[in-house]
Amino acid sequence: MLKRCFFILVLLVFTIGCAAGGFAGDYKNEYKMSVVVGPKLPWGAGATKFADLVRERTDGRINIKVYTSSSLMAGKQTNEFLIHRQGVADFCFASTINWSSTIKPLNLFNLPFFFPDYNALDAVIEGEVGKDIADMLNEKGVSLLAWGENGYREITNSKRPIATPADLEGMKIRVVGTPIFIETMKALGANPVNMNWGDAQVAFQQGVVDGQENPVVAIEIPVKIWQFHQYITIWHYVIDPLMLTVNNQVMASFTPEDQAIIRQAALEAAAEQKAIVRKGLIAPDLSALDLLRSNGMEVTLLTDAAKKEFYDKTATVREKWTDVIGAELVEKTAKAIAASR
Ligand code: X2X
Repeated sequence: MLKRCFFILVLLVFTIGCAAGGFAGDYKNEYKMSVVVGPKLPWGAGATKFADLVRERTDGRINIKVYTSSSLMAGKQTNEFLIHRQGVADFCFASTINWSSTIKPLNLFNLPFFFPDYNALDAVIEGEVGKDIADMLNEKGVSLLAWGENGYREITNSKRPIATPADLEGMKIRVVGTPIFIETMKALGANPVNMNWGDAQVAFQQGVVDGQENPVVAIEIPVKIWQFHQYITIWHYVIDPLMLTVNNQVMASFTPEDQAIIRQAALEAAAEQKAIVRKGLIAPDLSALDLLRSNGMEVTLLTDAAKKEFYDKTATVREKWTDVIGAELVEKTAKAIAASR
């Protein structure tokens, strides 16, 4: 009798479990999400927002913990895709830069002076190229849920205003440890030093490097870059989109209802994050640049002649990396950019 009651009870629990859309027991207690920067930056905060939305809307079934400051890969930011594919990180909110040494076509976004404005970027990621990239990631075991943004990377330094490539000559500039950045800086006459983001912040403090390049609202303002560097040049040399992703096996372990919740939460969190980091950077609202000035920075904007000089000096880098990325993808992107103008 007791045995029978137990059997019925087990059956009941199983039926309720299925009706509720799967066994909660199939789910892990914690899902790990990787982010390269700290929790206070809009990038890190975007990941937290996503995790919060998912937790709320799944009534706690899916509990995502955000591991900031590259902690899941011991500081080595260019290893992020590898640990994602292996399932160490179930989710990521990742810069294309940090994955581009592993997934070569992502260097598309690192091509110097290639994306002229935000419209161009939006046209590309929302169009066919965005789909191609999603397909490519999917083949590698990862689903792209939404695009967020780090932003245009603008150069700061402690030495002098950079108005032409000649001003950059010999300057020691910290870049991410991925080849195209080293080559671009060398083509411009600078002396690039690759460093993980965690070490870079110490290097700025100690004056080990003269300069660095990062987005204004997403990074330079939150880290108060004016403490170390007095000069900034708005040169829009590289755009840095962020990808909110999930490991395919992890995604497949969720019920269709929960998958839909995850997709929707990703779109909302990424759209919000993207709006935050663009604020104050698009005319007529250039308040982010005013904030830099009010903190003592000299903001240099490039003349058309200087823009051409920077563009011409990096032609060889664009040429070489077009082959590495894939000429077809670069051409498709160039067409989408032209159509967006
Ligand atoms: O390391 C950087 O410069 C950062 C934080 O912007 C990236 O992760 C690409």
